[in-house]
Amino acid sequence: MKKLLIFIWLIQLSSVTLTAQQSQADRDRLAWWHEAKFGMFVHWGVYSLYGGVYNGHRQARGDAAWILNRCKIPVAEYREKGKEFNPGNYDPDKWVRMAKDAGMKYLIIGAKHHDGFALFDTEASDWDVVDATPYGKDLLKPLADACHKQGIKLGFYYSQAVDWTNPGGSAARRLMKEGWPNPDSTQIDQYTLEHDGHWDPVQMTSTFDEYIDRVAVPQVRELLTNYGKVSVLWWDYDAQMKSAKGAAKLQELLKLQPGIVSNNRLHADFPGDTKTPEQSIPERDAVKGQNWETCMTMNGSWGYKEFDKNWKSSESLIRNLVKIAARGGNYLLNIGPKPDGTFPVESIERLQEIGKWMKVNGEAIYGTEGSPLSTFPWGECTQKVIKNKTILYLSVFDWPKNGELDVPGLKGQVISAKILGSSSRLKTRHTEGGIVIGLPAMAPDTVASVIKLKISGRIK
Ligand code: JFZ
Repeated sequence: MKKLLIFIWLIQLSSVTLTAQQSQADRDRLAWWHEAKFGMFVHWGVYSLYGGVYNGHRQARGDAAWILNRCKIPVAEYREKGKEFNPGNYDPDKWVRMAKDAGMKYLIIGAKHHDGFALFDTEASDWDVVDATPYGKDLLKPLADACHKQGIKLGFYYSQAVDWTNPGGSAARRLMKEGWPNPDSTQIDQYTLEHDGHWDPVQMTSTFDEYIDRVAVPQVRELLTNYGKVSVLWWDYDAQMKSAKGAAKLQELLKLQPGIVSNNRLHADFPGDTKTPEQSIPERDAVKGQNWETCMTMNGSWGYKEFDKNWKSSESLIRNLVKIAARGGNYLLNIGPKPDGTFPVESIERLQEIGKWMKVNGEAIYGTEGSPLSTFPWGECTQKVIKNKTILYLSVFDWPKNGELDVPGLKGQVISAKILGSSSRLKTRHTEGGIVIGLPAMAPDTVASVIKLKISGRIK
């Protein structure tokens, strides 16, 4: 009996040790990702040619990358559209340069989105940029080279479950009214209801498992083999991943890139490393201690949508980045390039504005942890713990009119206080409930001025 108890104790000990080692290995593997905090997402492909317009009709709802599904375009017609895809102004070095100058540390491009079009040379399908377009060249190769050359981590988004052109892929049913006022809407909606969301018989000439084995698995193998170091695999639409076996085959392929970081959108059985809130910033307590990354559009669409002028201000994008860092997350900000390969001017302007702010205040973002203190009426806080000191970065959105910044709840001895981008030291004093920092009358940066506050010890 005693031997059995010792044996059980040893088993438990080894599993605890194993978990500790595993979690340390995971922490080491994600270290760069936590340091990086800020990345570029790119949604580009044949859908960009439509720009959200089909037969003169503006897509009634949603992301322009969904035009094939929402407008129920016959697959053969959409494939035909591929013959117009010829991005003569595609300049991957410039793309990566713009990401880098904006302060982004990684770039994740949609290698294959739901429309099934591969932006790379693939043996597994003839619906790719090499076989189906006049451009005829792999788009990801030069982009991978540019990322590696400029020290930007490369990632691939891959729609493993939803595929509207390679037979057998999932559809994700949407109603005709979300596309355009098609006179046959009723029949079409009835058809999609009876065919698991599909609207074209050619989509159902293979099973889902055949699609996984013939297209998804070989393509993910190509992406993780032919483009050098790949640092992120961004799966999508786990809700449509109908086969756990298929998911296991895809998960297995990640071993081709040992250090790779993957997200939580492969399949319920495979949680991956990172959570992926979309178009929203979660509350602090909802994501405490988790690896998470908010992905967000600059306007209302992932894919290029010519008439969507609902652009977020660079101020709100910068403040989003700060809010996300203050909650311990990453920010994946999207670009929907135009069909010729250039970025919309509104996106370029915002990248430049963010870059200006990051040049002065980047240390308040990179490698920081979420705030150890509660929220503040005037802005957000990030921290860096270095040996027995804590650096707090107080990002002030609303500059106090009385020239005094109140930091309730903060104890500990202040070592120094200054505004990033200026050398002058700030005066501080302790109060009953915390610390007050004396500030100049005018905010150096009305978007967010950052005070670097060095405190001895840890902030509980
Ligand atoms: C997906 C894509 O559909 C979209 O085009 C874009 O690529 C975005 C980043 O990700 O959006 C989703 C995916 C899944 C759900 C909702 C939106 N879902 O499961 O509800």
